[in-house]
Amino acid sequence: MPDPTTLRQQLHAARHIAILTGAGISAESGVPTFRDAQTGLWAQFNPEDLATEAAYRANPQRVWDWYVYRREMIAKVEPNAGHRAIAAFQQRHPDGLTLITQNVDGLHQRAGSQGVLPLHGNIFDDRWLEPQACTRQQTTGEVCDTTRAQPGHPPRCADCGNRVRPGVVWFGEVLPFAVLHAAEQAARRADLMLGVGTSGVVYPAAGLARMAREAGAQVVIVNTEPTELDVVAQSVLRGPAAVLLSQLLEE
Ligand code: BJW
Repeated sequence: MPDPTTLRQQLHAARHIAILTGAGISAESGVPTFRDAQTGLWAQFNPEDLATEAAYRANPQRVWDWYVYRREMIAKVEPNAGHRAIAAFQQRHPDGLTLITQNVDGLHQRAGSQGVLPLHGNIFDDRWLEPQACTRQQTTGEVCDTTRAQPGHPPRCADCGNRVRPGVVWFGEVLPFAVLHAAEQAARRADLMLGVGTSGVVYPAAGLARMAREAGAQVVIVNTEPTELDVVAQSVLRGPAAVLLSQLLEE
């Protein structure tokens, strides 16, 4: 276990820090992770039945209702001390930190973090399954507005019949180009990268820690359990993110 005082000094001395967060940072707010053995979503549900476009096309109601259930659950929780510690650090060092998250829950933004790079989208966003099939777009160049979709499981466009889907990145889908590009730039520029509450198994997100290390950054992992990224890191801190981030990022 590295000396937390030394790590804190290194954090405060760094010119640019990139933080990559995963589901573990929201666990203490009550949002389930994906891969924790007993409590993770993938312990209960099969990702191939719910988090792919093929699953949505095969059973739109099941997939839509699963996202409605998660939206309702996330809407009831609050950011925790880990989210708040990052937001407070960013306020004190506005140009010194880029926050990259795999989380779709919006809790970093609700804690006050600015310029968050959400690699996997936002669960509360709606978008069309097939924007290119919108008949209005074909005639006027503008896609129908999802807020005017007819309620349903999933909601549908009254004009073109398009189905609404959640604005998240499913397996096999490309990440939003500009967000990923900005995250890669931050990883290459960082002199310190913190990987917090992520198992480090999902790519290209997990590759950002390797990218940072190869570009010369010090990599620090904060997690309750061993992760795939521990081998990339110079320091691994074992424990809950809310506690460790509060200690590491405090003035
Ligand atoms: C705590 C804690 C506490 C608990 N404190 N810690 C290269 C190699 C292999 C495979 C691939 C590859 N490149 C691409 C792939 C395929 C795939 C992939 O990575 N598969 C692997 C799983 C094998 N990747 C993709 O498909 C991506 N797309 C892509 O690559 O496109 C390329 C392409 C090119 C050309 C054509 C088409 C495509 C997209 C990935 C999308 C991921 N989507 C999800 C679902 C989002 C929507 C939703 O929420 O429903 O994103 S999957 C899920 O995993 C979610 C998460 O963001 C992501 C990462 O999970 P995370 O955050 O790490 O959570 P967990 O649960 O895994 O870990 C939690 C951790 O917290 C644990 O370590 C705990 O110990 C810890 N913890 N409590 C601190 N209190």
